Amino acid sequence: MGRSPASWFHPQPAEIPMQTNYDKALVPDYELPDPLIDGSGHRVSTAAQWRQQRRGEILQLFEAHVYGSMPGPWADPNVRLQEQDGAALAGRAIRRQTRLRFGDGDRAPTMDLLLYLPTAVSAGPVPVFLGLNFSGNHSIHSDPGIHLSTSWMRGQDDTGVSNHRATEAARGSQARRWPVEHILDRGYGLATIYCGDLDPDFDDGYSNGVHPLFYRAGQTRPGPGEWGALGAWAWGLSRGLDVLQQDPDVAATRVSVMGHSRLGKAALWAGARDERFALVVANNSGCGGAALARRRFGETVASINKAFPHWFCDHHRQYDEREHLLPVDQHEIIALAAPRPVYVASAVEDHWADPKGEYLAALHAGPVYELLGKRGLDSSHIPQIDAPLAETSIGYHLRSGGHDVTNWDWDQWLDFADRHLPS
Ligand code: GTR
Repeated sequence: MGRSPASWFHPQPAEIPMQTNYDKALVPDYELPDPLIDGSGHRVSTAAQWRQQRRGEILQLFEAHVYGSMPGPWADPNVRLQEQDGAALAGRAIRRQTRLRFGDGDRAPTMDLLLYLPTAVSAGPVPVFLGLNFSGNHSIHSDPGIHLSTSWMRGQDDTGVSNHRATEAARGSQARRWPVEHILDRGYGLATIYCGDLDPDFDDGYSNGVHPLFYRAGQTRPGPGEWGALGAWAWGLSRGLDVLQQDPDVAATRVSVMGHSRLGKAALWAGARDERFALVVANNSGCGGAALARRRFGETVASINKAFPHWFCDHHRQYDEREHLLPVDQHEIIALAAPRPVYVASAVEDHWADPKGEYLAALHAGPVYELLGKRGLDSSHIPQIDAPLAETSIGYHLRSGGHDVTNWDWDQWLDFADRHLPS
């Protein structure tokens, strides 16, 4: 096992001052931890060793040093189908809205799952993409049938949010990133959950969201090795999958998890932990997502922990400007998806997320895929702009443009799912 933080962490002067680096010549030399060398220094050479020992070991390192440990499912959530319409979106979709309530009483957190399925679902259960959204389920489409979220919202007035609450004007504010009809036309369902239902995205000491549900007597915030917001978001994705797996119109073994940016980090962590997800997509996920921490290019561990102290576990701060001491790096979170298909998507102008670091992490997850009989990225250099690598079980593209989700991105993920999802 890895060294415990208490025994090996000693404050030391940082080798590189904290400032944002966008110069590739200034990327430090680094050595990545080898996912196929175990904690006692032995080479992992069989699929059985990976499955029985090494996979769990890496997962624990990510829990202890990056995202924090997290609880299992809430034992008996109240799950209620609140609404359904068999002819939504001008007859193209079945819409279902399910509310999960964790615990009793008015203050019990609730999580709303919005699901669209193609009306042609009578042909049999369909594969579904599940992703968290930033601004409430009502933001992904102007469909007036979507319940307007009453949860705390981060947004400003120009996104239809007033005093941190959504107004009618917020409907469809993120629709550009969610081509619902197109996804349905391609034969897939789409499910989404507002991340703020699990944990509102601000640093409140974890008094809201799902964290307090699991506090032991006298506990008032997660311990230093316990989950932050990213953990809660990933946990919520698994709870969404619990519901989807009970839906006879959903192909339970063909649910993909996807996410953009901070929610791409959560999608990777959910996909790493929960092997029921059949495919994982991380879009522009950057630091704490698909980008290698050791490159210190764009956003760094120190800058992310400073700006978003509530995302990771507290132990993660020990690596501020000391990425080389992390016992894992982000190629290993991609490797935890193996042998399932995983797609890392970058955008060329998204320097903050370090596209090259995202590509390299995808590349260096390859040996684990190969051990498990799948092929990793088959290009040892970053591909041309808008030229996806999608033939093998690790997909990657470098899209033109900036930090965003586009229809073109969705088309690549749909093509990748067509090609690689189990039938
Ligand atoms: C940025 C953050 C990134 C990324 C992004 C987003 O401010 O530094 O790590 O998560 O937000 O989620 O849009």
